[in-house]
Amino acid sequence: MVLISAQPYDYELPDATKVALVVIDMQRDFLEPGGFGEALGNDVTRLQAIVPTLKRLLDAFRDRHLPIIHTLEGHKSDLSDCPPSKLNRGKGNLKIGDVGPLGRILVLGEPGNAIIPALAPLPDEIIITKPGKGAFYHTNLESILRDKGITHLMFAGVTTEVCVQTTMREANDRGFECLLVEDATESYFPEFKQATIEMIRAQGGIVGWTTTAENVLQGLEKIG
Ligand code: TIU
Repeated sequence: MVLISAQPYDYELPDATKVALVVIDMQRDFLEPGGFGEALGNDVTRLQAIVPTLKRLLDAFRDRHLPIIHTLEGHKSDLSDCPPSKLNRGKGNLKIGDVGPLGRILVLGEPGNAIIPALAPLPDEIIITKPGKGAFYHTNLESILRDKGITHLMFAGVTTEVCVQTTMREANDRGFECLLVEDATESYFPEFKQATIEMIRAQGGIVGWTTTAENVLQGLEKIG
């Protein structure tokens, strides 16, 4: 067993066979101009800051052959999996399914919907496509994790208060021990990122733990 220094208290990692890294939605649609994030009115450039840290985490998991799960938010080309409430929300010029500079906005298989090249999944890594904010909604993520005997999840990706937090809450309710890597997640709103970190670890870790990538890397070193 390894203890990873975290808040509100140390995170216990029983052994390396029980942990997976979940990288949420590091897609061009959220990180590059011309995608869904910008269509919603956001400055997408600030999300780029976490890419090198996230790459270090990926490398550490890859070096140890630990499971990595990438998620992708996107919809079928006929948008049959996109509820009207999501399709019609917002007042931007481009909506989900419209053609933008990176292809159709938030549609699976379009250039803009892909994971950014710097963090591209390797062939043996799992990719979960999801129509919602949470990665457990309308996906087989839970059965994949149960089949692998995974009990501990480390979370990174974007955006902290939307898809990352929603997925952590879904995972927490399903009994997974959830750790958010603070410097490997980002939001369009710094104050929302900070609030999310604090609300996750408040009340004795009501949703889970938070820590730094450095602490995770040190923990992985100890586990072998
Ligand atoms: N808009 C926003 O902050 N996020 C999303 O729409 N999806 C994810 O967080 N991936």
